[in-house]
Amino acid sequence: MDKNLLKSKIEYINDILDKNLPKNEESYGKICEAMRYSVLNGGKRLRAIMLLEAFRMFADDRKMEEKLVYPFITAIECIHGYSLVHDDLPAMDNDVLRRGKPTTHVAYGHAMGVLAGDALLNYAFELISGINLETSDAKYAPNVLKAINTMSVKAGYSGMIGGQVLDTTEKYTKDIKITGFDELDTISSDINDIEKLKYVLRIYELKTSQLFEAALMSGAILGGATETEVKALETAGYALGIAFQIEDDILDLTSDAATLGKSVNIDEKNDKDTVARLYGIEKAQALVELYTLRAIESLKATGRDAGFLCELFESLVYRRL
Ligand code: GRG
Repeated sequence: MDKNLLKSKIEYINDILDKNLPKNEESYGKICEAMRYSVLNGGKRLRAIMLLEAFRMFADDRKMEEKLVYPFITAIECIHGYSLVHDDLPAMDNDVLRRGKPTTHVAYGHAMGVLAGDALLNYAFELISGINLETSDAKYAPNVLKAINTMSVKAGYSGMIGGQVLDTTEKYTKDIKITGFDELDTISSDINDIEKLKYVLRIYELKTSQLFEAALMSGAILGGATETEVKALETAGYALGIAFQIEDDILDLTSDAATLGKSVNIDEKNDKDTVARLYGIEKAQALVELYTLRAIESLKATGRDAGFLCELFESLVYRRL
């Protein structure tokens, strides 16, 4: 992976975010400051990069990039930012450190933690539903609407929030039968209690993959991809999200707060079933590789130039943060 190229893309995204987030306005107290703090405080910008690169995979030219893609880039990082702010609240993970800095509720108080998350979610949809197209560009309107719908479904009750609900309020029982995950059949002899693994992966699919899917799919939709191509990107986001979340579990067990910029051993503290805790680091790492490969295969299946995304996905297999 070309580290300088990645760095320049992150800077490009950060510049868009800085320009498009609301500026501090005294009349609304500190809400804009807290929103900016929550989003501009670092982060790998993976979802924004995926969205941009997916657009570039399919768009004939970059003429519409600023008008169509910048609001979506800001929106996906606002949605991701809100989910982290709420996930850190005392009612959820009760965390004090995020991206190496105090979490939003620690810096601004609990009420502002809730409000900043709410405001970021609303602002995301304010931006993308407010895209103003000239009459000559009206042909892009159906795709904008489709991308907004994709974002709202994937972030909603049957997507990211649904995953968080299962993760924080439900427990696995033997009666639960999860369909799908056929790809696991190739390794099932190696894993004890495959049903439980499927249940945990279902949570990962919802809480992590769905926002990756939203990023890749909406970028592709805005770039004019066909339904089959959008589906291939959905599969890529699904597989990458699972790989990414399993690696997240591994890092929770093996890394330290200074490297990660967030607290470690949180899963143990919350007695959470994670793939790494249930099956050990070696098997978890094998699953990360399996799902990353699947994600890359899905990108390649489009026949488009997905070189940068493939390298990015590969670089996440043994990521350090
Ligand atoms: C609605 C009250 C309320 C809460 C919702 C939806 C939700 C809370 C939380 C989402 C679940 C969640 C936090 C999933 C984890 C996803 C994940 C691995 C986040 C870390 O992503 P990175 O590593 O973060 O890309 P950076 O900091 O690099 O942006």
